[in-house]
Amino acid sequence: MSAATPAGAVEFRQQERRPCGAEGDPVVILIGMFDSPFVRRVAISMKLLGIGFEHRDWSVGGDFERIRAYNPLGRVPTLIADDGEALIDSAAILDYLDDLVGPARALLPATGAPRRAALRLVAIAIGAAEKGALQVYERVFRPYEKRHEPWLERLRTQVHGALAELDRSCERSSGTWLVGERLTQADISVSCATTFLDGALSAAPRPEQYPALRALVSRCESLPGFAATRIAWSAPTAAAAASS
Ligand SMILES: N[C@@H](CCC(=O)N[C@@H](CS)C(=O)NCC(=O)O)C(=O)O
Repeated sequence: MSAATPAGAVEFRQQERRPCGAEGDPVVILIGMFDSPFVRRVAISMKLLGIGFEHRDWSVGGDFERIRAYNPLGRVPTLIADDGEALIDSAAILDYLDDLVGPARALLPATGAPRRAALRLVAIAIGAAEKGALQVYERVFRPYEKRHEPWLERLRTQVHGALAELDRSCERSSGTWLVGERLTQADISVSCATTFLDGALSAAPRPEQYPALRALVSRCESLPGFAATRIAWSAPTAAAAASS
C-alpha cells in the first residue's frame, strides 16, 4: 500500500539505488561540507578504513531542500549506503562503518574499559562541537537585539570545560593516541571538534591554551586522511537558509 506524500512534504528517498563500483566496491555518498566536524569525522573515518565515497558538499543553508530529500531533519552528515539506504547522524554512520569493516579494524574499541574511555572522549568532543555550533547559530540566525548574553556565556563555559577535560586526558595518555596503542574514533572526533571550534568561534580558544590537546590535534592533522578533508570554515548564511 503506498501512502500519499502530505502536501508540502519532501519525498524521502530512502530506497534510491546507486550503481556499485568496480569489483563490488561499495559506492556510498556522503552529503555535507567538510567544515562540519560531524561530516568531517565521517569522511576521515572512511578514508582511514579505505572505504571509497562520493562527496556531495551541499550546504545546510543553500541546499536545505536537497538535503531534506534524503534526511527529514535537513542535517548533515547524511550517508547514502550502497543499497540506497539513507543513514543520518554521524554516530549512527560511524557505527555502520565499524560494522562494515568488522571488530578488528573498527575505529571504536570493541569492548570493556577502552570502549568506555573512547566513547566518553567522543561524547565530550562532540558535545563541545555542538555547543560551538549553537554559538554560531545564535550569531548567524538570531537578530542582534535578540541575542541572550547569559546563554552565550553558558555555551562558552561548556566549550572550555570540555576542552580543558580533553587537554587533561591528552596529558594523562601515555602513548601517541588517546586510547590504547592505535588511533581510534576518540582521536578523530577530538581533532575534528577542536579544529572546528578554532575556525567557527568568534572568541576561539587561544593557540597556547590546552597544549597537550594541541599536540594531539597536530599529530592527527598531519595524517593524509585529515589533511585531505581540512577546509576553512565558512558560516552558513541566514539569507541562504531562508531562501532555500
Ligand atoms: N548529531 C548530529 C549533528 C549534526 C549537525 O548538527 N550538523 C549540522 C552541520 S555542522 C547541521 O546539519 N546543521 C543544520 C541544522 O541542524 O539545521 C550528528 O552528529 O550528525
